[in-house]
Amino acid sequence: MTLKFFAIFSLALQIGNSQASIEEGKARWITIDNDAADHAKAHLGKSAKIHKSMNGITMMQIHEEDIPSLSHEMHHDFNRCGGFVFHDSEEEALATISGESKRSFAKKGLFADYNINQQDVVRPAVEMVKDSNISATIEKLQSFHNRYYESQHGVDSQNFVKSKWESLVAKRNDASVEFFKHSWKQPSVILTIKGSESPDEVIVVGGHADSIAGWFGGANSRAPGADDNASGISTVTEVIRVLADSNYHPKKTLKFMGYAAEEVGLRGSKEIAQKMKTDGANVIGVMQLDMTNFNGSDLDIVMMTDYTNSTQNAFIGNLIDEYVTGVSWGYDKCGYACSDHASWHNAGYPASMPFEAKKRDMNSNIHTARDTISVSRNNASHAAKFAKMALAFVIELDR
Ligand code: IPO
Ligand code: ZN
Repeated sequence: MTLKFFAIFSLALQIGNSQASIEEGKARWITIDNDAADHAKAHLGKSAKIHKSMNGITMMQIHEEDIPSLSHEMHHDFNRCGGFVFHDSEEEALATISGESKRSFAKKGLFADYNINQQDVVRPAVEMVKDSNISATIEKLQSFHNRYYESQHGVDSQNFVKSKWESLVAKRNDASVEFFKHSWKQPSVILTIKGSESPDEVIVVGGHADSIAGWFGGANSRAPGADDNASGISTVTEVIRVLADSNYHPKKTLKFMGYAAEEVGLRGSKEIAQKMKTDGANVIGVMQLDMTNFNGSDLDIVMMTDYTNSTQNAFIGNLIDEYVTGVSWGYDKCGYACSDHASWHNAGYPASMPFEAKKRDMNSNIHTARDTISVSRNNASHAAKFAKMALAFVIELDR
């Protein structure tokens, strides 16, 4: 936004100070989102010419004396500051719509545009998060005897996750839910909402859906796994619910994942991340939610620094500051490849792992029959902070 504002501002200076630019001809290039382009054309009439649209952006020529009026119109009707970008040349406008400038993020070593400017969309979405939805899903998931990767219980629980996610997006034709099958019993579950403008760019939010008792597990042991990791799956479920209920239609492709077999060596996520890498998928951001509902530290959300992307971690911290009021965050280390973010990181994708507490303050009941939501006083107020953060992550990366 700041950049766009300066584009307009410096243009105003140019108009004020330079006769030359006017003598060279009054037509000027701008780029503008497709949804606003028609509106701008209607507002300006014959003095605007739509040239070409690519990747959801339109390049058009307008008369420079119309710029203040267009600027006012965009602010008024689209709540955008500026809302369009002024270009010095046709070539520069073309580079913008063709994605050439997007590739400049890559040149800077970045996977995505980490500017924060979607307040109008993120704020109302964050308001919709209800912790009672999250706690209800945790209760359902902990009621399976276990969610072990090689037991029928672990298959039954994934059938539940798949049906639940299907019901949330039942009214949409841009969404589908599928099993990702593995060589063991339990499948992973993947919900895809296809992007309308840049479907090749993919944003992933996931967590592991399996549970285990002790470090050696067993298909018959009780493993409620409420915090580890019914909390993460239930947080993802609430993010999907809010996006669906707010009728959010992404420009990029969103994928929500419930991984199988994390507890036995990150096996489900490893197969998925490797397959996407082999397929050449352009995954621009991954968030892992593993243990979100035990409020054990002075910090609310702790970004793990190992096997993660530090720029994306800082971006998520900024999102918390901007959108998750009163929530504190900081950094710590797992010290090993502690969850599925490591599968994505190892495949070369930018991953983050915002965690429920500092490592030394984490829930000590995990991998036992005591890992139930009663440890968190039967509520999901801590996990709700993570749902808000994840919504901000999805929407800001998408736009
Ligand atoms: C885990 C362990 C330590 C930390 I710090 C963060 C995450 C992983 C735990 N959720 C798990 O899945 N153990 O198998
Ligand atoms: Zn876990």
